[in-house]
Amino acid sequence: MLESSSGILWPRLIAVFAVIWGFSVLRRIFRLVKVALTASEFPKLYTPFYPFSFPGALFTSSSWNDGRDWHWVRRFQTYRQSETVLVVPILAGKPGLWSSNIDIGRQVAAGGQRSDFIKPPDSNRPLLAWGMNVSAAEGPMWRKHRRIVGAAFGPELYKLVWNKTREIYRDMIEVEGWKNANVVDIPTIQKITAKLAFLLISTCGFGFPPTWEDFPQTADGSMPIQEALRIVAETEILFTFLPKWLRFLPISGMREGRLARKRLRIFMQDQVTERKGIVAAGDKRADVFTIMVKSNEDESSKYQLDDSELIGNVFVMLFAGHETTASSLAVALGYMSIHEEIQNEVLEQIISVLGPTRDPEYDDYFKLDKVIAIFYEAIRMIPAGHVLIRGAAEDTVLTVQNPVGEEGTKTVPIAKGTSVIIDMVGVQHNPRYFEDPEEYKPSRWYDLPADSEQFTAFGVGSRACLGRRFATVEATCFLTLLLRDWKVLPVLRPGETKEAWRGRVLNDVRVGMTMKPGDFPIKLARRNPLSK
Ligand code: HEM
Ligand SMILES: *[C@@H]1O[C@H](CO)[C@@H](O)[C@H](O)[C@H]1NC(C)=O
Ligand SMILES: CC(=O)N[C@H]1CO[C@H](CO)[C@@H](O)[C@@H]1O
Repeated sequence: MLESSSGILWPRLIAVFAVIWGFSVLRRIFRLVKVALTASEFPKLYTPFYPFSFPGALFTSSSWNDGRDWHWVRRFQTYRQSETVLVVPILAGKPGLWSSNIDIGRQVAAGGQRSDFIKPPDSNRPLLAWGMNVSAAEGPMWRKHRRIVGAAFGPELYKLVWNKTREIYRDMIEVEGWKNANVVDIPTIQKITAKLAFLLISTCGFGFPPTWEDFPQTADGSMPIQEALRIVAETEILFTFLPKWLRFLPISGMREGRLARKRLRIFMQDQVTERKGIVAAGDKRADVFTIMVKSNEDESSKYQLDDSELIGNVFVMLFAGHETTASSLAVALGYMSIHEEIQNEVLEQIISVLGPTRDPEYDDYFKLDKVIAIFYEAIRMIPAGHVLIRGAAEDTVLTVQNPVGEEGTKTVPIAKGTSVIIDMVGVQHNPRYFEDPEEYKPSRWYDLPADSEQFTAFGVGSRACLGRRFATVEATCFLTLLLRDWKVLPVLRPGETKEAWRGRVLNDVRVGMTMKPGDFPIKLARRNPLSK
């Protein structure tokens, strides 16, 4: 009995699955043929899996597939014929338009009341997991969030950022034991810059005291919050793009990721409660979180954010501002290490503004444009915010510039639901905007007015990076102090040239939520050696 029934069951089940699968394959082929036959205005690029969806995002690029780092790996090929291309996945994912043209960027990514393009909910999944927030919201919801969050980003905050950076730099020199050293070997510069960026957000964002000393193990043996944040940042892409049930597999990485998320969530909840108490007690603090809670309490209830939204916005700061700033600073130092001539040029400005010993003040920020420029140029080379992801909310059109050398534009219809991706690597390496785009040349940005729209790697229009000034002020103060005291040197392999070092280290990028180079060491040599 049993035998005969299972003998019938299995072939039937298999037949049913085969039919379902067959239909989905047919549907896919039908769609592909339809896309292939549309006389798209843009060249089509075929690839097995869409680079930014499951399972394509799991892979890096190889000869047979464009993975999640494809825009970096193929940065000199993709846009050779056209600044906008249609990426068509054959096996999995939906087609999407990718563009290296910032004019298209302004049409789709700048926000504004009349825009037909939105950030698609899918691209916001990692952020929404922590509560709705300024980065994920759209329309009136976005304006409400940006009001509350934006209220905190003003001159008082930037002065605080500047002062705290200075304080943290001194503390770092002390705690790391560099005070009496003439030469310092830093095995992983990212450890230093990540700690700096984290401390800045934890002190100017949350109002914590900044100390370079490692956080003590918590009394109950739970994970230190810094550790939780690091793990969440590192596993975010897995948790976002993998099917949910995989999180519960007994793999140590998954378990750690789950624990870190839980730890961070409880931490956030405590923070909201604590801030409300501080505001109610009339304590005036300049950190973003307190000001945000305060301006929220001052709003009429119609415009107020709830607790989960406040948490969402705090998380955005940690998330959008931590890894981006840390890796951009590391890249700047990496480029400094192989460009002694630029270091000297910048040092000259630092000395002419500050002299050899005076403490830098926030007012100096505006005179240190060459220091700002080395940071900007590092972000241009490896844009930490590597894509602006948008989708057409309506049937609409794009005005597309003709290729370089040809005047005029053409109007291209875009169907509702079309995904448009502004490829920041493409934009920042586009020869339309940059001479010798692959060359690190900070002089492109000398004399650039602060917050100029000409620098596009923080995004465009009203939806551009809220933390741009925060990051730039922090970087300028830190680099000014560091470059005045120390000469930055690369750690070369035997016989390796600086150009080869750049290829091996700085051109080897990792793509997750941010784009960044792999970890690397640098060396510092004191400019005025201590006699011993
Ligand atoms: C070098 C460092 C940074 C880079 C390269 C960077 C890059 C970007 C880019 C490209 C966007 C636009 C995203 C889009 O339009 O889809 C953005 C948005 C944003 N950034 Fe940054 N960012 C940096 C640092 C920071 C810091 C330090 C903070 C906070 C303290 C921050 C907070 C935000 C927020 C809240 C948004 C969303 C704004 C909105 O949608 O209204 N960023 N960032
Ligand atoms: C920053 O430090 C200066 C002294 O160097 C001080 O006068 C100023 O009040 C401080 N500002 C803030 C916002 O901490
Ligand atoms: C408009 C919107 O999506 N608001 C969301 C804010 O965040 C909370 C918590 O994640 C959601 O429940 C809301 O839907």
